[in-house]
Amino acid sequence: MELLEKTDQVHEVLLKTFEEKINRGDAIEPRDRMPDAYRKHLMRQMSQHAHSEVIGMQPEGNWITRAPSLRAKQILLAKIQDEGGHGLYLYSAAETLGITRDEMIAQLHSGKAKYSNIFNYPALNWADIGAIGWLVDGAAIVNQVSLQRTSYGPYSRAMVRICKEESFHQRQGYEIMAKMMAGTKDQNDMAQDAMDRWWWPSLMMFGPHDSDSPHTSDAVKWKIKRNTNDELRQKFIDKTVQQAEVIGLTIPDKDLKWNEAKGCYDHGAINWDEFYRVVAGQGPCNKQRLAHHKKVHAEGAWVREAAEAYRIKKEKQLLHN
Ligand code: FAQ
Repeated sequence: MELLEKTDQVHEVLLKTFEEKINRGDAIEPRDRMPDAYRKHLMRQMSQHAHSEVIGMQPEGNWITRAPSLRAKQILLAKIQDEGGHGLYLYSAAETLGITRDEMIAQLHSGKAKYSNIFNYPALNWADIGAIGWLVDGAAIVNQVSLQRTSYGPYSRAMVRICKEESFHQRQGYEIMAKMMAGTKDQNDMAQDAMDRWWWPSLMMFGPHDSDSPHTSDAVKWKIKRNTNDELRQKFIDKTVQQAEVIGLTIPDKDLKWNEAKGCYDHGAINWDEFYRVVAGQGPCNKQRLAHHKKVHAEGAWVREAAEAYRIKKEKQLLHN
């Protein structure tokens, strides 16, 4: 009994020290003590974030061979390569929490770990590549700029670098849309059609409304999230509406209206049934995305084995020198 009380007291002191650190705005580093729930939240969020970056390469990768010019192809290749790199920083940062890359991949393959809803939609034509860069990367940046100040050191440092690259991605997407809007009637229609299909799923990327988000309250308390889902979604809407207007695109929301009193746009209802369906595996491309990841992961086994053999050889050489 006495031992149990002592354990509780130690636990309370550790939690208090952790929360004081968070409240001072200090970063939490891998060797610092942290509550289990904080560690688990980060493992879930960071691994999902990493999986999103990697799965997100698929819809765009589909268009590399069909880019309309060499310039467009080079830019798209560089962008997709960046997304793979982002996945790698994030997997490495998540590993500092005590989970291995293999465990994270196994969770993705079993369906235990999620990835962003948005990558379960198809990229049907070149305008979709514009919409992904402009809207999807645009939404990702709004979230990630905020995450640069997240409380976990390795995550926040990864975000600083990722944000620099994402802003280039967003501009390449906007450039594609602007060019199509300055083109023929058919090109204008293609751009508007892509906008119509990607707008609502992009708004869903920020997650459910705050009132329906089970993880937000702890995440805000621990400064993992520096803004709530709704705050970030609003920021994205406010900046994107103006960008759409400049190039002549219409936001597919008849309820979108400037609210003078609040100083931001009011928007229509989001179809949360669609969101939960897609996240649960019933989106248009879920099966295809996961099957492709499993296939290339299995095909890449020899690369991982060769890298591991090289590492062991180098370690042995170091021991003998
Ligand atoms: N998709 O209580 P919350 C990119 C789930 S990177 C799927 O609000 P939380 C770059 C959530 O997991 C895009 N599931 O949860 C790129 C939870 O379920 P669980 C990825 C979602 O974690 C561009 C449940 O709903 N970015 O695009 C989504 O506090 C182009 C309740 O939700 C990040 O991951 C969703 N959208 O907040 C790459 C940013 N939203 O796990 C290639 C980091 C929510 O309990 C091409 N992540 N859920 O079963 C975050 O900021 C947060 O995790 C949120 C969700 C905001 C996504």
